[in-house]
Parts: sequence; C-alpha cells; structure tokens
Amino acid sequence: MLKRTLKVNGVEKFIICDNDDTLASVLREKLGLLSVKIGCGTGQCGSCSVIIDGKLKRTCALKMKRVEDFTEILTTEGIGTPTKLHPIQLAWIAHGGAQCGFCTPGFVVSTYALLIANPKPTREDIREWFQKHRNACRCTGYKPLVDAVQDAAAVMRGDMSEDELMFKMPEDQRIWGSKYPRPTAVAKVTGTLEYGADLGLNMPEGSLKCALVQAEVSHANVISIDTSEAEAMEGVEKVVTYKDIKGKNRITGLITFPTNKGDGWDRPILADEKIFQYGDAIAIVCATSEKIAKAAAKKVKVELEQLPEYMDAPSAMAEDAIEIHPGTPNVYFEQKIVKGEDTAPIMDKADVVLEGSYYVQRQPHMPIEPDVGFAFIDDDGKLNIHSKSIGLHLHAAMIAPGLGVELENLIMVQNYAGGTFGYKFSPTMEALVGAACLATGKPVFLNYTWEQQQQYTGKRSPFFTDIRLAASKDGELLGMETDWICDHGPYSEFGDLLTLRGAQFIGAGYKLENIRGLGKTVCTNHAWGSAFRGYGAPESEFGYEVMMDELAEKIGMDPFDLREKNVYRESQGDTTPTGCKPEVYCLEDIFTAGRPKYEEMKKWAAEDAAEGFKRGVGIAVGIYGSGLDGPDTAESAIELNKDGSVTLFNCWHDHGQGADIGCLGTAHETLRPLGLKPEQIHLVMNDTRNCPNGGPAGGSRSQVVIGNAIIAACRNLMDAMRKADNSYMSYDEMVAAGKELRYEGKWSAPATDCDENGQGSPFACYMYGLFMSGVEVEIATGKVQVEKMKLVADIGKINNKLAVDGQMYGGLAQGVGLALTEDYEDIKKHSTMVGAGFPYIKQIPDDIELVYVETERPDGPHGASGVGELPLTTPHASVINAIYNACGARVTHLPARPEKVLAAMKG
Ligand code: MCN
Ligand code: FES
Ligand code: FES
Repeated sequence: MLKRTLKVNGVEKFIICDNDDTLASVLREKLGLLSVKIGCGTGQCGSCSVIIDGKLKRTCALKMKRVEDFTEILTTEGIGTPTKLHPIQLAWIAHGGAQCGFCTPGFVVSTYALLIANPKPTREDIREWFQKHRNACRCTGYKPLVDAVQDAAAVMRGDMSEDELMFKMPEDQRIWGSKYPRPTAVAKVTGTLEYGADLGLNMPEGSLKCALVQAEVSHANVISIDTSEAEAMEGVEKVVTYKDIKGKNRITGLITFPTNKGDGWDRPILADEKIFQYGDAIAIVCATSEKIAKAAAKKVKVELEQLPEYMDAPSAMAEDAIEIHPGTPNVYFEQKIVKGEDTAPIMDKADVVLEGSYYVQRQPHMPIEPDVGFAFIDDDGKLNIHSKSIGLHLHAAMIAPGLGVELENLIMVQNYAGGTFGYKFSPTMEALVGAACLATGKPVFLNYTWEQQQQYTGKRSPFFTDIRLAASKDGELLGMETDWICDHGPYSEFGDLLTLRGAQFIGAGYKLENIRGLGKTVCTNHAWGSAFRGYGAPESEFGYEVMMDELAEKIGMDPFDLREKNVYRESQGDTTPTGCKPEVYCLEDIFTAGRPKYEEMKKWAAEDAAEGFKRGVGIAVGIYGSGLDGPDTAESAIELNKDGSVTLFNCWHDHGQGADIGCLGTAHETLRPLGLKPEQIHLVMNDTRNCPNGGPAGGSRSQVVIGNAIIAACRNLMDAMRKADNSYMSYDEMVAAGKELRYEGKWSAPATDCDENGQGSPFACYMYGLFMSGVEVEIATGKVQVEKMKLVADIGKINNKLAVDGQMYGGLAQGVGLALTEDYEDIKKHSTMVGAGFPYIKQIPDDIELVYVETERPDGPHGASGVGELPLTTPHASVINAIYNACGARVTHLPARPEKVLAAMKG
C-alpha cells in the first residue's frame, strides 16, 4: 500500500492505493476522472494520456509506485467542461474530430501539451507529435484532427476568434446537408460521455467482475474442466461453465439460406465438447474484483485432446481434413453466379484473356475501445444486457435460445461504443455476461483486454479469388469467370451472406454481360469471420480492380480510360453482376469529375521523387449496396411532448459513425413544416425496451432504411397534427382532440433477394466511388508511403457533411492499413496494435481530397444513399495499383509489406 497526495486539475487529492495500481486506474476508479480511457492498456494508443508535471504521459502502464507525492496532473476535465469548452474542444467539434470519441480526450490533452510547447505548429509538427506520443485513432483518418489542432492553435494565439469555430444556423434554418455538430460531440470532447467501462464503475455494490478462461489451442476435444481450486478462492462467487447454462448453449447464426449444409447452431456460448478456435471461452470466473477473477481463472484446469488445426481454407479443404463440426462438411455453402451467355466460348475467342489469383487477408477491426459489457436482472425479472452490440434485436434472437431465456424477458441496450467497424454485427460477450448473470443472480461486468479483443472477436474473412477476364483488344469487357473461397473461421453466422457478396460485387461497376463463377464458404480453426466495414466488397473487388490495371497495360490503354470506357451506362441499359439495373447511373459523372484530379495525380507522380524513391498513381472503382439483401425493413417512432418538442425513438446503433446526427438531421428535415429547432428533437436510442426494431447498423443501411422509417414516423405525426388550414395542432390541441401522441413509421426496401444464380435486385441504393492513390516506394527496402489520396464519391444527397467527410477519411485510412500493414494471421504477433499493423498518423496521408457527385436517390431518404462502407471498398486496390505504377511490383496477396514489395520488384 502507498499513500499519495496528487494535485489533479488544480485540486489536492489524497489517495491510498496498491504499489502496482496504475495511474490510469487510480484516476478513473478513485478520482472519477473518466476522460482517462483505457484502450490498449499497454502504452500503444494514447487514450489514457494526461499531462504530468507539464509532460504528456500515458498512464495505463504507469505504476503508482513511480508517481511521486505532489505530482501535478492535468486531464481533459481540467482543460474544458461542457459549459466552458476550451478552443481545442471547440475545434474538435467544428472539424468532426470525435466520431466514436473514445480516443478524443487523449488527443485533447496531447494537443494541449503540444500547443504549450509549440504555439504555431506546422501540419508536419502536429503529425510528428501525435506519432511520437502514439495517439491512435481508428475512426477519423487523422486529417480532421490536424485541421482541428491548427484552428485551436490559431484561436489560442488570438489569430482567430472562437466564434469562427461555432456552427452558424443557415438562413433557411435547415441542418440537412450542413456541418451541424453531432449531439454527442460536446460530451465526447470533454471526456464526459460514458462508455461501457465507465458505466461498469457505476454498478451497484455486490456486482461481480468476470474473467474468462480461454482456449490456448485452436482445435481440440474438451476432456474435462476442473473449477474446484478456483472456486475455493476467497472472493470467487462462482465459476460458470456450460453445465450452468439452461438453454442450448449455442449462439445461432439464424441461417436463412436453405442450401447451407450446416444448421447454424455451431457456436457454443461456453465450450462443452470442442474447442473450435484460439480464445474460445471455456469458463467465466465471477468474483468480487477483476484481480481476483483473473487470478482464479488461471486456476481452472482444463484437459484437452488436441486435434489438427486448420488455420486457413486450403488446409481445411484438404482431402484428409476432418470435419471441424462433425456432421457438417468444412465446405458448407456454395454460391453460383450465372449471368448471360456461357463464358467458355467467349474465353476461347477473345483477343485477350487474363488470369490471376488474389488474396485479401484476415483484417482485424482494431477499435481503440476493447469489447465490454454487463448484465443484470431488473425488478420485473428481465435479463438486461448492455454491450457494444450494433444489432440489438438481432442479437437478442441469436442468444436467447442458447441462454434459455424467452425473448420477451431479454432487454438489450447499446452502450456508447468506442468503434466497432462491424465486429459487433456478431454478438461477442453478450451471451457470456448473460450466462454469468443468470448463473449467479447478480449483476456482472466483463471488460476484455485489448489482446482478448484481438483474439476473441470476429475478423474480416480472408478471400482467395481466382479471376479470368476476357476482353477485346480495344478494351471491351466480354466475359468473366471467377472462383472465390471465403475462409470464415469456425462459426457459420453470416458466412453464406458474405459468400454471396462475391457474386454481387466481383466485376461491379462495369458492363459485364457474361459471368460464370462459384463461391465457397469454408470452416477453419482461425478467428471466426464477422462483418467488417465493406463486408465482402474489399474482398470481392480487390482482384478485378487490380486485373483492370493488368488489362490496361496489356492492351496499351490508360487505366483511367479503360475503366471509363466500361462503366455502367444508362444509354446501354447496363446491369450489375446480379443482372439488375443500378438505381442511378452516376459513374460517368464520377469519371468526368475525376479526370482533372487524376491528371493532377499523374503530374505529381511525374515529378522527381527523392533519391532512392519512386512515385506512382493508382486508381480503382468501388461500389457497395446500402442495405441488407432484399426487402430490408426498419421501424421508428416519434412522440409529441407537452412543451411542443418531439422525442424520436430509434434503434440506429452507433459504432461511432454518427447515428445521433443521422436521426437528428433526417427528422429535422422532415419536420421542417413544424418549424422545430434541432434542440427540440430529443433522441432516445438503442434500447429494445422502448425503441422499435431498426435492424442492425451493418451494410451502410441505416441512413437509407432507418432514415426512411424516420420520415414515415415523422409524416404520420404531422398528418395527425395537421389542421384543415394546413397549420399544425399544439400538444394541448392534440390532447383535447383525443389524438394519439406517439406514431410509428416503417419502411421496407423495394428490393429482391438474389436467386441460386446470384441474380436479383438486392439493394435499393448503392454507393459509388473512384479511388486514387499516390505512393512513394523506397526502392532499397520496398517500403511504401501513401502520400496522397483522392476520392470522388456519389452517395446521393448528404445529410451531414461532417459525418460524411469523417466516414470517408476514416475508411480511406483503414484501406491504407488493409493494403500495407494490417493482419491477424499470427495469433501471438498480431495480438497487439503495433504487431497487427495499426496505422498511426504518419502512415496515413495528410493530403486527402474528397469530391462529391450528389445524384439524388429515388428511394433514398431526402435523396440520400449510405456512406459508411464506401471508403473501404477499394482504396487498397488503388494503393496496390499505385505501387505497380511506381516500381513495377505487382502484389496480389495482401498486405503488401515491404518484403513482399521488394520480392515483387525483383520478380
Ligand atoms: N450519412 C449522411 N449522408 C448520407 C449517408 C450517410 O450524412 N448520404 C451519415 C449518417 O447519418 C451516419 C453516417 O453517415 O451518421 C453513416 O451512415 P450509413 O452509411 O447509413 O451507415 P450506418 O449508420 O448504418 O453505419 C454503419 C457503417 C458500417 S456498416 C460500419 S462497419 C462502420 C461505419 O458505418 N463502422 C464505423 N462507420 C463507422 N464509423 C466509425 N467511426 N466507427 C465505426 O465502427
Ligand atoms: Fe494507455 Fe493505450 S496507451 S490505454
Ligand atoms: Fe478516434 Fe474513434 S474517434 S478512435
């Protein structure tokens, strides 16, 4: 034990703690300074940064025994508050610097320290600073943060007024299409927004902390689990195993594809018969403290019989491979694509036939906030589960039978989430905290370490894709043959749908009338496949976007011209790979807007790079659907309040993308006839008790599908309020007239599911983009630096410019990571941020330009399509094409680490 007096944010605080407590935990747990966030917990992300005696420090690994008496500490709480924002915080809001906001307090203190040391930093100074102090952000692509620092510095120097940073209401009082800040922005920049780990500190006395016993092999039979020693430890309430689970102990993937050879009940909540992947949960220790729970977890003895581990699709497909789920073949789903004429004769006759094999890797999502959640039983006897879920109603249905709970007795709530990027499309710990709560009857809390986040949440499923493309010598695409294999890990949920994406998106964007192909979903023992931003698009579109460049070279055409020649044209009635007409034909306009940008990029590349470096430019077309397949549906509700304001009820789950501003912007635009101010529209979100089913926040669907449901609900309310003279009743008039005050709205996409040949009209709206990357390659090492990116995008009408720009920057940054560094293949090496190739600021270009072509979508709410996943459809392909353009190294197997580029250069 030690005692310390610390001067925190100007106030003396006396504390007694353990020698080995970290400063981060003392600041959070003893002093309630929740702006200090714990992300990686190992000094790699900067989210726990504070200023100690004038110096910026990370506190997650700083032991209290190394913190001296009377140390002065400044946290974000001491810099500005919600009622008195500091210019750094104002600038962060103005530039949309807080998306999920989890990294934000760390950046705010870091910026404060920088601006004290250097009041007029250049952009490069700022980038150096954040790099050196390891301030990591997964959402924003960093550029808006550098913009914010520059403005904050200007205000602090007196070169700019605070007023210039404030949002100004346009004369027409519309916030649709504007940079109106998201409602959660103030709480995010002041570090006062409470995420799961913060809420965990508010749990009642007697709550239990959980720790997992996890598999350290990837494939085994479970022989026995001995919990006796752990259970005898003081402070341990219970060690929960599969025997304590009353239901089927399975998470169901809700399989809807009749041709799937599995039944979808393949993922245990707690391991019973088998271990299917590294990290599988075997038991949950519930104890009075996390420390005790973790110590006891080490005492649980698990006897296993190891089985052969199939760590990729080819090994699981080998003749002698055993079935990972006995009774279900490892190749458990197949999806054909049959469009137009037979391709074999076309291949025989074509002037040019290209063949290639491509691989997109097991990309880890790497949110800064690791997975976290809790559960309790309320006074009505209902099980309440709070987590980062981005699909509350979906997840309730997936876990209820496994837990043995009736759906009506399960309430699911989303905590504010520090980024998910799709991994939370799958349930992770929901069923674990549910099981622990039911088994102990007490409130329980579970927070993964960042290492557990890597090892026991889903990853992007790798795709192995073979393509044959036939073309005429003047660049007309005649036919395509494709085979794609999706390594989906051991759990089948959403694997069939992902495989269907190959049929829908390989070749998307171009007139391709004749396609034949087959996709296969394969069960392996590596990390389970979950949705990852783009879900199938970066996997499906990579190969053919690289092949388009190969074709351009072969026939001596510029890659831009070749693509422009082949994009969908209305005049030709061109169709998508699924044989339907796209909802708008906007690609020609995108190319028209993109040509001068491309010329600029080529000019830059033609200029001399530094000695030993070569420059190149690459492009790629990216397309994705906004919605889940077929008649995707959402519901919304709105209520008129006594003071004339309204409350909107929605499950528009927030990863960090801006569900709050999505709801607000859409409702405000629809309710304009009522003349409501934005602050008169209150949001109640993401709680199955009182918010209707909006569907999961995947497939960039929410703006389109929930947006339309919001419009429907708002219109229903306005219809009820409308008087004969077209004015609107007040609350009192509505009550006097005996009218309902709450109205529901529902919308279903006018779309059809694809058939067995991959043909149909699965999405009502699509997003389109033309990606351009400019790279410099160091010839001696093969190291690639992306210097410039441009994206010409058509996502329909824009609801919120800050949100949309933010989506684009963040997605592009993840594309750079996908192209060059990110992976989760080597379980040991890739379990830390640095090891997994997390892109810090210097890896991401500061020179990013966004251009919008806003073609109004006929079925989009106020003309909008989605945006979230567009920027991660093909940025990686543009980077790979740029590398080839620079130095002749064609990398087809991602990520393009230096050694691979070097080998390709030599090859
Ligand atoms: N938007 C807009 N105008 C449009 C389209 C969208 O202003 N024409 C806004 C929306 O109001 C919303 C945002 O852009 O604030 C994204 O909208 P949309 O494309 O409908 O996507 P969803 O809201 O359904 O969000 C999900 C999508 C997906 S699938 C992943 S994965 C993802 C993503 O968005 N994960 C993210 N963006 C992310 N951003 C952050 N910061 N963190 C994640 O984990
Ligand atoms: Fe401390 Fe990541 S650096 S939590
Ligand atoms: Fe930076 Fe989400 S805003 S990690």
